[in-house]
Amino acid sequence: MKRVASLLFLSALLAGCGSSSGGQQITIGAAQTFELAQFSPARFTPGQAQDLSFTIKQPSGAPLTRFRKGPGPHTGVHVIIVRSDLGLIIHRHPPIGADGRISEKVTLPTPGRYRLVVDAYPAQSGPLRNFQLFRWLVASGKPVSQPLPPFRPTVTADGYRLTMHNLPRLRAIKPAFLNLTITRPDGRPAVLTPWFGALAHAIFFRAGALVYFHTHVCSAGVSGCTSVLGPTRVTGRVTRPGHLRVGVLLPVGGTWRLFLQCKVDGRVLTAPFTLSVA
Ligand SMILES: [Cu+2]
Repeated sequence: MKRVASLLFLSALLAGCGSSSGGQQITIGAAQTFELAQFSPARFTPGQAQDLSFTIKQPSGAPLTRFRKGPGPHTGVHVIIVRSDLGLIIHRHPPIGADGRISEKVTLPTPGRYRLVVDAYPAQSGPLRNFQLFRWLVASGKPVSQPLPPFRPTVTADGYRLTMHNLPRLRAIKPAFLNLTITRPDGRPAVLTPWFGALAHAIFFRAGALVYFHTHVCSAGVSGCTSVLGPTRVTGRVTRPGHLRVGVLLPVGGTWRLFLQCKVDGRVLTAPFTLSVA
């Protein structure tokens, strides 16, 4: 009997907005009914460039076609793919067709499971600024998985050195700032150029559950750079050439991997750091 009741409840939930089952009204917020649709490919071949393609289905059933535009990073659709062991990340802002189709050539380098995060910024008024949709991607073969390395204050990417000069006690929901320097291979401070609307992207994933959060460092005067978590907000900045103040704001404690990404001298650098959050 209990099982029948829960099945009825489930079918009412699945039926969506304001549907009724057995006289019971259940209303679900529209944000929960966006979903990925027309998705391909079903499976990836490691090391091979493939067309990742999908639409975002709205609660009405029609594909989402209008997205936020502007100079900051909070526009369009962000595609972030992370290997399940957090060993590597792919971050793109793909073009969006007039029909809402989103396509990007993607190479998953090794076999294994990857988490796809589609972070969408629809052009609509109201409190919904952006939302995320998730999907597992599989690259055929024996999965590659490496243990997460411990925190190291200096990470080298393409010969550039990224050094974290402070490590505050990080706590869930509490904003904090990491001071980093980026130096060129010759030791001079790196000059950051905007990439995907920001001078630096700090992409956070929690080990295991792969919870996601994202903050930015923007050029002076660029709007749409603040990350919001409930009532809390955080914005990073460049304090002087080669010096970054990166905002950290994470929803839950645990071991997190920060992928810091920025563009210097025409190349995109990705520097991962392991962080422990109480
Ligand atoms: Cu970003």
